[in-house]
Amino acid sequence: MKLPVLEPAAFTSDDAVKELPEAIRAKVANHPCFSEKAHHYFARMHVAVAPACNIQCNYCNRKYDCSNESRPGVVSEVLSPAQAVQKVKAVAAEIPQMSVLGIAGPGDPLANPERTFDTFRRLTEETPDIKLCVSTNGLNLPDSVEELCKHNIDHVTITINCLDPKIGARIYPWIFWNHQRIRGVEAARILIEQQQKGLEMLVERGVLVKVNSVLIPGINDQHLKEVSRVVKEKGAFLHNVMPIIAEPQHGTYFGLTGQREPTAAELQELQEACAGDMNMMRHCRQCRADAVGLLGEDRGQEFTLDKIAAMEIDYPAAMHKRAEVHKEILEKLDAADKPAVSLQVPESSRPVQMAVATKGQGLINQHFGHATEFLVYEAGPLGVRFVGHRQIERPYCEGGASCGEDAESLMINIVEQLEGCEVLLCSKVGFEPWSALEAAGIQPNGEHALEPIEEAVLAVYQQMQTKGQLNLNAADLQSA
Ligand code: CLF
Ligand code: SF4
Repeated sequence: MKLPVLEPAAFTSDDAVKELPEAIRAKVANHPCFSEKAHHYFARMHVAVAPACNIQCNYCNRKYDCSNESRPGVVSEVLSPAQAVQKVKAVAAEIPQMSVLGIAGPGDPLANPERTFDTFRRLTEETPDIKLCVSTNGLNLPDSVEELCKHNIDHVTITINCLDPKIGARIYPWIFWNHQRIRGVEAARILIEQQQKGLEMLVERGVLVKVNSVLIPGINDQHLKEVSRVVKEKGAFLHNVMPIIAEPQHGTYFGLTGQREPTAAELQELQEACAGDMNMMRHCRQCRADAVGLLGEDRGQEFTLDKIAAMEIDYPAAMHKRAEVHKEILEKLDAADKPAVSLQVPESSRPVQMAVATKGQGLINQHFGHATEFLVYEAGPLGVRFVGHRQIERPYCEGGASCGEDAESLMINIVEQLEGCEVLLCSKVGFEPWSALEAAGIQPNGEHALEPIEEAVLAVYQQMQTKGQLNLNAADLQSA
């Protein structure tokens, strides 16, 4: 049979970005959250300057950071705007690939307008090469749009969990509005109205809006498709569906009342269902309100206030270095847009999901035992695309854990997290985990160390075609 030659790049996660007008492409090209490709190279940082919040979400315990962008159970040290600027300068000098500064908590940035805008004002003056970004629950958004635009904030995230106040009343017990606490359906109605109005106002002014939605099984799972459709219609740029984290030890209402978390498969299924209507973000790591580094990595401990005080920072020199590093990365990203591998598989070939261990740079460059998470890619007859990431409990090799019972329980967790993946690509993997992965139906592969991820995934997919493995389903394969 003559096989069609397909261009793999025609099916990558950033397809929608490639179609954008040049001005918008330029806005997202170095934003690690707004572009999946950029997140392999560019870093972000958050400064925790906004402690107060004006609503209550049932998945949040206010002892901890805002769960609308962060993982619950995390406490960030609150900084003054002046301290925040010092920290931003230090990080910008030490991590030149840091391109974006976001304010995402630990409460709601727009419920702390003085602290938030004072920080933005100082940063606009002192670190003009850094993009500014903000994430909000949306209650105060319409009143803040003018001020956000004054600070040239091009990227705003609104957490929108529903459009129906009856669903909202199950997520938000109260809001604080016009100096009063309002409860129930009326509270949710006001919040939803403000979020939608804020979204429309931002889109009208050309600001790129990302909508975050927390997926809460049994409450808004079905409804989120409608949310996706409506926010897209109104001009949102990206939709990020995040799984609720409802562990009892975090003391949230949902955690204590036994609300179930979605499985990785449920999350992926909903993202697929929403993707027909809009561009989905699948690489969010639910960062801390003081996160520093590439998404998925946290270098915050390198930049505590005492460490920063001991640093000598020459910002103009740092800016020069940063400009060079950014230029280099953008050139690399541009080159990566061009397909490097031609795929020859029948159109009827089944898709295959592969897990990848990476430390960034878009390469397979991490040892299996050092990975704290795995990225998941899907190869199919149309090419390759990123479909998500899977967090694991602990790296397999951490602290000599890779022996005895501990290794066994870590491997059980890894295999559970990699459900649905048939191949694992990493730079190296030891003999024992190799056997355990193979026994679980996941083929480890260390042959593509230091190769670009998408090219390696396609090469393995092509090999599977050659071996006749793409005509079989996964269960047939295991018994073959
Ligand atoms: Fe921060 Fe959010 Fe800006 Fe990114 S995070 S304020 S848009 S710079 Fe990114 Fe982190 Fe997910 Fe947020 S991975 S939690 S989406
Ligand atoms: Fe918590 Fe954020 Fe909700 Fe406020 S908006 S209650 S900080 S999750």
